[in-house]
Amino acid sequence: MIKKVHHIGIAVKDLKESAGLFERLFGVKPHIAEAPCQQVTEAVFKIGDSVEIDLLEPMGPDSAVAKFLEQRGEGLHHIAMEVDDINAELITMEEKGVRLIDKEGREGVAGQIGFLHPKSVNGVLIELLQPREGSH
Ligand code: CMX
Repeated sequence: MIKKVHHIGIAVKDLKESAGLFERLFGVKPHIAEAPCQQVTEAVFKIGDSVEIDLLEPMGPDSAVAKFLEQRGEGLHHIAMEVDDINAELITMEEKGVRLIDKEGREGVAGQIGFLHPKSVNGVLIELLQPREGSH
């Protein structure tokens, strides 16, 4: 079951500069985190009670976000949906005709993650996330 939108990922070139802008505009202090498994450094802004905005700066030139910035420039990178059972949800999505990037959940910073290909979802990369116990 899809429970909620968990976060929105935005690719940025300069995390410090963009985090400063978002803090100034929206009045929320970010939490900075490294996600080596995804090759990004993140500035996480908790907006309201539930949804986060994650600014993503690539750690190196070979990462998915670096390639995205090169091809498409800064902007919306992905939308993450929280699910209660990542592997069941990936199977359901495949049955609905979606092209999967991940056939099964893999370890991410906040829990098990799996991606749906943007070419199957109107040009938007979708992340499914089953948060780790104790995470939200
Ligand atoms: N949103 C929308 N479209 C995207 C995209 C994105 N984030 N990333 C790539 N694309 C588009 C490209 O522009 C390209 O489009 P055109 O063919 O029209 O030019 C097409 O997808 C390329 O697809 P591809 O050749 O199959 O794949 P790529 O090698 O470019 O890789 C993708 C794209 C989405 C499969 C890869 O980036 C991926 O596996 N992403 C999942 C993991 C990830 O993005 N991690 C980053 C951080 C996540 C986090 O912090 O949670």
